[in-house]
Amino acid sequence: MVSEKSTPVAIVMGSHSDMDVMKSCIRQLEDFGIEPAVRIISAHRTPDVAAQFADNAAKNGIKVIIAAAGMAAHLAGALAGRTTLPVIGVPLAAKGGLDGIDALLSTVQMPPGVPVATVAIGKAGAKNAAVLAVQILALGDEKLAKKLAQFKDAQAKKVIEKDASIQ
Ligand code: RP5
Repeated sequence: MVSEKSTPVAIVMGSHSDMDVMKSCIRQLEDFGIEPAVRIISAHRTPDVAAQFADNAAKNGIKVIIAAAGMAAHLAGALAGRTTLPVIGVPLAAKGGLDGIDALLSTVQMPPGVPVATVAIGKAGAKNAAVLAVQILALGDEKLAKKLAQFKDAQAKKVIEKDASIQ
């Protein structure tokens, strides 16, 4: 487990039940050579821990927070309200919820002045949260910017090859 003091990216999720989907986010960051700090913190069930995490994140050296939750997903917003770090919100389709639409609206509809960069629901969003975090970090990191360019080239190549294969 990587400490919050030794990585630029923290992934926070509302429940251990979110882990399955958020593994795609962890793996994508690892592919870029970033080992994220991973925490389970609930805006509703452990609000004090959420506040403490947000208050200390920048001091600990975190540069980007990825916050994932399902149902009435207030985690990303609650963290964003207590930090000036960029917060990326991943809405999840939790069991017993509304297929992620509940989480999407709860995450994306932030009041003016407190943005949460909200990505797609579920696995695609989890992966994109990692890529977006890398894009933010790459602004000040040439090595990472190179890896990002290679990643984009590789995914373009895949599409072009598929296109050629059906001609
Ligand atoms: C949210 O409620 C969590 O992020 C999770 O997606 C959902 C359900 O949590 P559990 O009841 O599975 O712990 O806060």
